[in-house]
Amino acid sequence: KHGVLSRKSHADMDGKRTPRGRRGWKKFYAVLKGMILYLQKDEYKPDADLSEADLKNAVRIHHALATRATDYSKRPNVLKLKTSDWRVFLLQAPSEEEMMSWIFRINLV
Ligand code: I3P
Repeated sequence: KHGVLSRKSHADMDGKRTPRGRRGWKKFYAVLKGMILYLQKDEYKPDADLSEADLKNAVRIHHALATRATDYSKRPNVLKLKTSDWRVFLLQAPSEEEMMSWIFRINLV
């Protein structure tokens, strides 16, 4: 699965709130492949062409949990992604349908 997603980092690997200065929204081209959600700067690329930044932004979603972000109302179609290493991301999809599809696909892994 792939498509445009905006990301906001809410909590870091230490379980603590992501500090100010790193809490902004950023738009990516997301590609879910195997157990990894790639958040790429640009549209589709073969694995070999991923930049260092793309690889750094990739999220392992094994044992991750995606839910609708019911406690976040500033933007529509936002899901909350909790990873097995305690990070929390908010991800905004372009539509309700896309958001539900991402939640379903992430939780299937
Ligand atoms: C953050 C940025 C986010 C905002 C966040 C700010 O600043 O303005 O858009 O979240 O508020 O801290 P920075 O880019 O300097 O990290 P919202 O868009 O959700 O308001 P927050 O600290 O209340 O999450």
